[in-house]
Amino acid sequence: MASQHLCPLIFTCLLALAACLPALDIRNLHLLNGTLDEIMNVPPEPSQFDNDTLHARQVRDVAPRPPAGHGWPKDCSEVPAGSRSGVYIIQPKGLHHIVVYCEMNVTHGGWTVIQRNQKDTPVTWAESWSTYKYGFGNVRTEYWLGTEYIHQIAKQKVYQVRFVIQDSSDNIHFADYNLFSVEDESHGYRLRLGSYAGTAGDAMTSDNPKTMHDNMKFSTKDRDQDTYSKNCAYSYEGGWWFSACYSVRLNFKGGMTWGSLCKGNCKSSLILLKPASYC
Ligand SMILES: [Ca+2]
Repeated sequence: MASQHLCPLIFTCLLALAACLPALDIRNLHLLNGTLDEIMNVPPEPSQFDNDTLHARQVRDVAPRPPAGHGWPKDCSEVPAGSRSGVYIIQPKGLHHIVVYCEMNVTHGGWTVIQRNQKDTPVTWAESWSTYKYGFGNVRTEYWLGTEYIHQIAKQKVYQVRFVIQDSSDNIHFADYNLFSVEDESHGYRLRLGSYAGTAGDAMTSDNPKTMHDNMKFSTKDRDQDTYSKNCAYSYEGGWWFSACYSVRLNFKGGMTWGSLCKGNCKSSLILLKPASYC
């Protein structure tokens, strides 16, 4: 029986988590920087244990796990309510596993963090197309989840996005768009946003086509898909949905920009996704 072979395998995995994780096919472990023990929901609870396995499990913190029979969460909104914020394994539909940071405390929780940055970051944001595609940085501090993974998550359902901006006086502002999607790579990861609400200002859409971000393709220093004669991503040292060039500059090593709220001196940014809620 396969189950007779399963228990020793699970036991081995629990004792050697690092060896087990490749079996989960997590492709973005580079975002963890070696801190595997900080994943909140590994491994999923198997159906059978022997005493040694139970002992091995007790070594680990008691953490929320995917509901039995439902597999891994497809995004952070499927992490059980009441769970702590932290690093979780998710598996978007049709995709391998990835690690993400789930923000479970603000606005009813369930938010998938796709970007986090602060002005004193050690992270270099002037990265290539392929680096942006699969993500970089540290999932617990400053990071980009990956343009491909953002696309894969956001195509599962109808999503909303929240931008959280810390201005130069440490005030926190937010900008919500009630729809968010990113087209696939063959369409340049073009951004599609819905209606704005919030306190930060509607900086992602603009009357000026030169500073528009909504409906723009994604550009990096080595892939110019903007509407500018030169390359905005190269000139302004970070990948983004550029036109010619920007009113929002969050993927940047240094003071960030959000419209007129904080031009070049925003202190931090956070971009959160969650399935849209309808009345
Ligand atoms: Ca150009």
